[in-house]
Amino acid sequence: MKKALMTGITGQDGSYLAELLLDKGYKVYGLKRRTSTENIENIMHIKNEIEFLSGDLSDLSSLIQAVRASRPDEVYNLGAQSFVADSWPQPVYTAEVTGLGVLNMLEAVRQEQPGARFYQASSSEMFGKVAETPQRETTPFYPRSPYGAAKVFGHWITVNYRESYDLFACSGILFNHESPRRGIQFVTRKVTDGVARIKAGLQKELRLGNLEAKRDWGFAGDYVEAMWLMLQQKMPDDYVVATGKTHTVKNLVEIAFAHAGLKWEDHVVQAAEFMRPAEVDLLLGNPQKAKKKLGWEPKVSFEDLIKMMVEHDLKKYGQ
Ligand code: NAP
Ligand code: G4F
Repeated sequence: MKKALMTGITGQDGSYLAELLLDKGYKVYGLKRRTSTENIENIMHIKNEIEFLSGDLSDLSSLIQAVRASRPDEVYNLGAQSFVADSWPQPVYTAEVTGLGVLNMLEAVRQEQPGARFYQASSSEMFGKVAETPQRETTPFYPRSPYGAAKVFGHWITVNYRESYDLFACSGILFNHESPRRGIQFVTRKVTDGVARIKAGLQKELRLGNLEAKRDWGFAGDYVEAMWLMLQQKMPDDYVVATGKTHTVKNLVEIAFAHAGLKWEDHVVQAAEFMRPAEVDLLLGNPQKAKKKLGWEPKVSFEDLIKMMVEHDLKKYGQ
């Protein structure tokens, strides 16, 4: 039986990847931080099939212990302070967890289990103020947030450990991916949850920031397949994972409100507090390498993704 160790198991991607690995017959170990209140909503349905190990990406000793306890064939480093907007008020913390945390995890693998295959959750935020469109594996990075800068370090240290120590280490440069399990602060879920609350009469307005920003949005369930595929190849490599289509936040708002029979203009208010100090205006990925080498394809369209999320949230509020 193959064994996988995952950080970020309580998050959106961790929950979908754990499902995928369990389906494939893996023994799944999940690194979990101690929290004062339980936060395992995303993995409640599979919690008895996962072996949890206590640890934090900022604590190397906890990662070494987790690798020793699990002796994994594959390590998926999904843990991070992943909310871009919070990386300005918490830049040092973000650098420690999202940046240095990757190095800690690589060191734990190098010291304890150098034969394990390693996946790093890199991000299209690294492209930031984009140097070319669409963005591909060779597009230069120009991060626009402390989060983006931390992810650039995480990407390059992964490449460096592959080249220095011959680790089987891959960096997946994933564009935005969403689902009904997306954290409530991210714009897709904030909108679909807001639509459902408005429909249920719980609120009247939805306060948003920049409606003109463009993102290449896909479905998280599709994207975790690409992570797994990267670790099944003959050689380690880096891949862009994206749909190849981009939409504005305004498009997202239009689709979500219309699906619930609401007029977005009656409810959406632009609010300065949700504008960012530096914005990533446009992300559009070129997934040709992942399609050709991994045989990966996104299955869920943007429209179907937003409808899936609206329907989930409407149900949550009894609509
Ligand atoms: P998420 O839902 O925010 O989950 C983040 C996970 O990281 C949670 O399990 C969280 O645990 C854990 N974590 C936070 N701080 C930690 C720490 N100090 N030590 C150990 N674990 C910690 O994020 P996601 O959307 O699933 O994304 C997964 C990864 O992919 C992240 O690295 C993210 O930056 C990256 N990424 C995401 C996207 C996307 O569009 N979703 C795109 C590109 C890259 P708690 O539950 O305890 O907070
Ligand atoms: O949903 P977002 O917060 O995601 P963002 O910043 O693109 O980051 C996500 O995707 C990255 C991959 O590209 C990941 F690495 C990262 O971990 C995370 O998963 O914001 C998307 C866009 C931004 O341009 C933002 O300015 O939506 C705009 N926006 C407009 N109003 C808003 C809002 N974002 C949020 N969160 N809240 C708003 O009210």
